[in-house]
Amino acid sequence: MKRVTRRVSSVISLKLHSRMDRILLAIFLTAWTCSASPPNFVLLFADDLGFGDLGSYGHPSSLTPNLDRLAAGGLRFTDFYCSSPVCSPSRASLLTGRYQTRSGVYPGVLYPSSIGGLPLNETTIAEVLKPLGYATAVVGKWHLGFGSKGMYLPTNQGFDHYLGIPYSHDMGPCQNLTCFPPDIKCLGTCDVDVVTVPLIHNEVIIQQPANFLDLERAYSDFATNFITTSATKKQPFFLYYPSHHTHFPQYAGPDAAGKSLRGPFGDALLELDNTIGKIMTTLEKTGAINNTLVLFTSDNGPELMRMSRGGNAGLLKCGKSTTYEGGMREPAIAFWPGTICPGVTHEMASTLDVLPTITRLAGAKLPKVMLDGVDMTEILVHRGKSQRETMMFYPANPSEKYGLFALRFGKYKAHFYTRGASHSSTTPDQDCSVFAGLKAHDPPLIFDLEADPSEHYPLSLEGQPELQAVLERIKKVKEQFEASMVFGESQMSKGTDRGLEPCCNPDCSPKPDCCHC
Ligand code: CSN
Ligand code: MG
Repeated sequence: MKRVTRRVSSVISLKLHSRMDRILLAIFLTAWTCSASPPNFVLLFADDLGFGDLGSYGHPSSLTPNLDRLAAGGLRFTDFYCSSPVCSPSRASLLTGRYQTRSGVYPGVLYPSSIGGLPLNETTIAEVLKPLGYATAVVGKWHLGFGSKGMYLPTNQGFDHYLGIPYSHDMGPCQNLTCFPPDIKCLGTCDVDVVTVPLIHNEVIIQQPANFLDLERAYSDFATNFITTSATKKQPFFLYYPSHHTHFPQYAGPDAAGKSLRGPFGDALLELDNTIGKIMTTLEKTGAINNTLVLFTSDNGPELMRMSRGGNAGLLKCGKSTTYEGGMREPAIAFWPGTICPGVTHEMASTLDVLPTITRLAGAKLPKVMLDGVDMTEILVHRGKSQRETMMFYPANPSEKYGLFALRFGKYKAHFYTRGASHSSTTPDQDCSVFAGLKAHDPPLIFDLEADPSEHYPLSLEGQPELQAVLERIKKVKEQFEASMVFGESQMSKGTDRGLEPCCNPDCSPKPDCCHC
């Protein structure tokens, strides 16, 4: 069907000269293909992977043959942002198209004993797609809450199936976590005096502690099964694969450990890449590949405090937990053979835009709430302009008192506040360090991100009336945006309850040690 479409399109395009004709044809083809069978979506989400960590983004020793293939055959973004420099808020925005401040998934991140989670009345991408008959699954790191009786698990947020660890894998004692071969220790410190990390299938703990060396095999089997089953039933599907890789402590099973040029970080990345390869092979084998949008990006910048065991922000400043570019600008690749042409785009886009884009492509209905994302179909399908003019930067712990730390408007970024972070310490740049305390800037520090993506050289406003005008505009945009921002009730402020930590043996004692199955 798609092949026919393409042949028709190439014949017709010979006679099409005006832009209008091409637009009309595009609309016609989109309507035709969509009405025949709505597209599938595969959303690949790395953890703490930096702007400079992929070979296709300049890293010299990362081995990622499958991501390289996606980059070569897809659209690679240079100006793609996640919405928060830490994990849970970033994931909340990805799945809802709304800043974390609206949904309440702030400050910081959720823990195994957290009482809160992504509020159930938020609409996730999975919930947008369910009414159209999509099959939905998530495999990997959820990190949007567990809560009382697992009330915040993905199966209560629009996902039919879940296999994974519901939070970061360092949120439990992982002293036994080893690489392959087993004599290589993979880690430094993890949280002690917490339950060991559970592997959850839907709402049931099927393994505790999770076996990390076999985890990726379990994940790829699950993903392969889900795609194959859905394709066989001719049911459109949405697969969300938030990987634990490349978050600290890095681990890798026998297929990847010791196989990269980059040590434990490179091995973890290679293991993620292997799974992506298996997913791509399954899409090809089932014939779903030409009707599937595959999107890859990461939740936040690299954890530079881990030094060579952390990720790399490339030429960007600082990393995780900061509102410099390294904390939130991410690699992003969109792949859809026959629909997305290979290339590079410098248009601004964000994880916030994923929900509106998927909604549009599926022909679904947008949630009736204030959204912060915009549809990026034009960028993907026609290499068009972004509808996004701005990107807002909230810190890891946003507050109404401070509001936005920074705002990007076109090529300019203004920092109203800056602060280093422990997650970004150990780099030679002192601005990233935990010792670089909160600093207010009035006038704000302004950078031209096109001329100076590394945020090295703040622009001088003196004798620069045009720049002064830009700053006035930025201040106005900030004011308007902040007037529209209603902070949702903070889920993290609901606190913790040790009794909520997932335990496969709920009535056992003494906890947490007895939670072993
Ligand atoms: S995160 O990493 O979950 O990927 O953001 O594992 O912000 O305090 C972040 N934090 C533990 C973590 C703690 C994490 C924090
Ligand atoms: Mg993260």
